[in-house]
Amino acid sequence: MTPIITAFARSPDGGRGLARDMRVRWALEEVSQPYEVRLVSFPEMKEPAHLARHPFGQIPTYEEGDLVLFESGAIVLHIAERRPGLLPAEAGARARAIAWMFAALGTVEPPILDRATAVLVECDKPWSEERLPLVDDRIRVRLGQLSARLGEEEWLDGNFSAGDLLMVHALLRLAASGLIDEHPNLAAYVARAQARPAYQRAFEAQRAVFTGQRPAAH
Ligand code: GTB
Repeated sequence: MTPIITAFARSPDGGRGLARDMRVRWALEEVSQPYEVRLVSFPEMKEPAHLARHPFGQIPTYEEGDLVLFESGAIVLHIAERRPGLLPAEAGARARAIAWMFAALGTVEPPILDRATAVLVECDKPWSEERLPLVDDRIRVRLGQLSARLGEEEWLDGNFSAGDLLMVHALLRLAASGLIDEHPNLAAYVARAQARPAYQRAFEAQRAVFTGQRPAAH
């Protein structure tokens, strides 16, 4: 059964792959699972048909027969559990990869999202100029710790996993900030992940929504 995911009909990032459908597309590409996409507008996301799929009226969602999922992390975990390629078979390594998924979403991403709010939503507030450096410093703490753990390894724990996928996608939100470049090993880690054929295919597919061009056949 071909799963159906939802994505922005018009992503505010103009096809730069920052919206969270990119995580789901990337995971599906990593495990070679074909998928279909239902594009939704902002008003459509708040209508009953979509709210039935997603209680908070957001993207992405994932439908596979009777199963309907929301939350990009839960969707990526479901995909990773169903097909080989994103989680190790050995129980301990698998548990550690899942721990990295939680670390990406629960520990590293929150201050990054706080920065996006500070830059996009709060920039006209009188206290914004004072607050941003504080937010950046909180991100720096996490990036320093992540960089120390990664060291010279290619991936966070052995082979590339769903943990790396979610971590890299969270870090990509910092691309314009210059914060990643303070740690050459993290910059190389992100670039290595972006060079993966599955990432490239997912990126092209989400970008095609914006450009109106069909992604190249692979
Ligand atoms: N925790 C949920 C998950 O991981 O799935 C969060 C889902 C979420 O935030 N969805 C966003 C959404 O639907 C799109 S991804 N927003 C519409 C709404 O809430 O009404 C977040 C996002 C949006 C835009 C950019 N961008 O333009 O750069 C990047 C990320």
